[in-house]
Amino acid sequence: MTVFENIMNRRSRHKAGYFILIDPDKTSTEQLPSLLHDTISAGVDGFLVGGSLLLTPDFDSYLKTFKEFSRDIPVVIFPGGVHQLSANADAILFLSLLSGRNPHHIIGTQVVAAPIIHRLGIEPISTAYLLVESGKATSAEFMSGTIPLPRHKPEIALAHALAASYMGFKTIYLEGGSGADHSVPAQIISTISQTVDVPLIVGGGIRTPDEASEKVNAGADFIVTGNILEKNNDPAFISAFVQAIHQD
Ligand code: 1GP
Repeated sequence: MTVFENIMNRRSRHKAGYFILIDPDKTSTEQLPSLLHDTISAGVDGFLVGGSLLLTPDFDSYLKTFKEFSRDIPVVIFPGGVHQLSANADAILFLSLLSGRNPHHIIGTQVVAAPIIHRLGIEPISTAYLLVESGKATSAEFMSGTIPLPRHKPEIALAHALAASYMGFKTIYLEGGSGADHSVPAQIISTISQTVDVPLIVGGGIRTPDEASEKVNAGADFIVTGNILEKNNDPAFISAFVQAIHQD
């Protein structure tokens, strides 16, 4: 079974799946054992590892430690750039920034990364990455130099999602941006999920289990949270997120 099949299989057991994003610059290797223990016990479905910048010097050894504590839960690189590649992960979100009009982030970095990914033998999961306007400028917007999709124009978001589906992407990631003031509107999620049959990952600025549950009810297949667990990693809080997303 591929990692993608494994992830979809885990998702099929619940109303939606839950990914936790861990940024190596914000969570040290010393913090990993207890954080991974608590999140796995709560029932998380996968880990995304990466960030817009990477100041932590050794991504490879970070992931090696990560894999020692992640048990059978998939560990997927969520790359901020080609400097975030490692054979120690199970897979990588092979992102193309389709919401932008900067060819460097649609196909340029992908061409640089592809032979390295091939050599390392990491499974690529092709992902249409769509930034959605979310208040003040996010790191993803600034670093990519692109304009996000307008949050009150679901038809524009839908056109991008349809294009992603016709182009054969395996997933679509609707991204408000890490620490976004406003998460991706339910209206955008429901408009896309009613028409496009590609698994929808939704993240950025989701701070409460209720907010996560609203996105799931709108049609999200996977919810991602990052920042919030860096601020509050109480096991009861993590469990509340899992329940709000799984809705078993
Ligand atoms: C960012 O979607 C992720 O790429 C998660 O965002 O850190 O705001 O949860 P948060």
